[in-house]
Amino acid sequence: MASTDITSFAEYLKGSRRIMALLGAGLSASSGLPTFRGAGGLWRSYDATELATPEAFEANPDLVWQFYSYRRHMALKAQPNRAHYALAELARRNKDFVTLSQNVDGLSQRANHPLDQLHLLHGNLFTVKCTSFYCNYSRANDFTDPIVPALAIPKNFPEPRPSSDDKTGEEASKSLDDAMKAGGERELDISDERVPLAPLSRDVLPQCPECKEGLLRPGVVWFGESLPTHTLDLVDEWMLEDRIDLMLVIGTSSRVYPAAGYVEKARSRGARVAVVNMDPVSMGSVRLTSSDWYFEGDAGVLVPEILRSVIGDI
Ligand code: BJW
Repeated sequence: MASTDITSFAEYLKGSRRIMALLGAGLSASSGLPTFRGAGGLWRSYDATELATPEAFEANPDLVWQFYSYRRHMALKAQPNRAHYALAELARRNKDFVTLSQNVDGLSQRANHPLDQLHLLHGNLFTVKCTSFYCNYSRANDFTDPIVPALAIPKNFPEPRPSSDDKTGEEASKSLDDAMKAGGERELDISDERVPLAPLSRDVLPQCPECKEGLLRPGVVWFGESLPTHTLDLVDEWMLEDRIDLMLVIGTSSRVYPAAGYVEKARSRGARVAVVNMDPVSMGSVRLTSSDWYFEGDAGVLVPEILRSVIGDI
């Protein structure tokens, strides 16, 4: 049975040098962004993970782009929360702390997390790349919103609602219903099924400026695609350098591989594991032992608290 004692964790943290963190969507839930497998994980009637495939893009590039345009917009409107800042501060204070983030929302970067200590396993919403087999075009840090006029999100759009008791980010999607009940002052947005989605022709979707033939796509890693090799190599190198003291597993269901596999890899290099999650049954493959810790609750609240002994108040 894992410990829930913050004091013993704080003591161990103070003596830890090589620390790794695996981050998931739950980290950004209290910034108001929906998780994948929580209540906010439906976009219109689609399971978000079903849209995150090359096959979905191939079949319906307009639908998938509308989903990602919405996600880009939401991520730009959201603000990093205290957990993002706390992790960035730990990274500044400890150069032997590396973070593997599955998140594509850019919030860790906006909290000034040192970039050389932040490894993006699943890419970034704000990178776009060409889908043509023959073209290597890619563009990073494209924060244009909308990315093309046809993908504009209507005005008066409900913004992410930060909340420390927002368990899964579902508040963001619920806000539409609330607005409607309160008199419908806000416009519906394209995440609501009551808004008809007009099919968009291929020529109004983002086009590759280089080969002028391929469509651009979001620079994220979809199911069945390989994770960025260079990133995986850097992580492997770091892991093999020495033993690891501590593995932090924050706001992830630990169901998606190879990301989830890093927890056991770190353990096999000596790490004790500390999990922060809203939901004890949503920890996928992670099996905790009596040497580990489990902190149940909102990452936005708990992460700054459990790191305080090293980073001070955030
Ligand atoms: C809170 C909270 C709060 C909520 N505070 N906590 C081994 C075994 C089985 C299958 C495989 C395997 N190896 C590979 C596979 C296949 C597949 C896979 O893993 N499938 C499983 C689902 C079964 N993996 C892949 O396909 C990967 N590619 C690959 O393996 O390629 C091999 C290859 C090699 C060479 C050539 C070609 C191929 C790619 C995986 C890509 C995943 N992509 C996505 C979409 C990214 C783009 C986008 O954002 O749209 O990544 S899917 C989605 O899941 C996204 C996430 O990063 C990822 C993980 O989700 P996450 O972050 O854990 O979110 P949730 O919603 O699941 O969980 C949130 C958690 O937070 C919950 O626990 C809540 O309780 C908690 N929470 N509020 C604290 N306030």
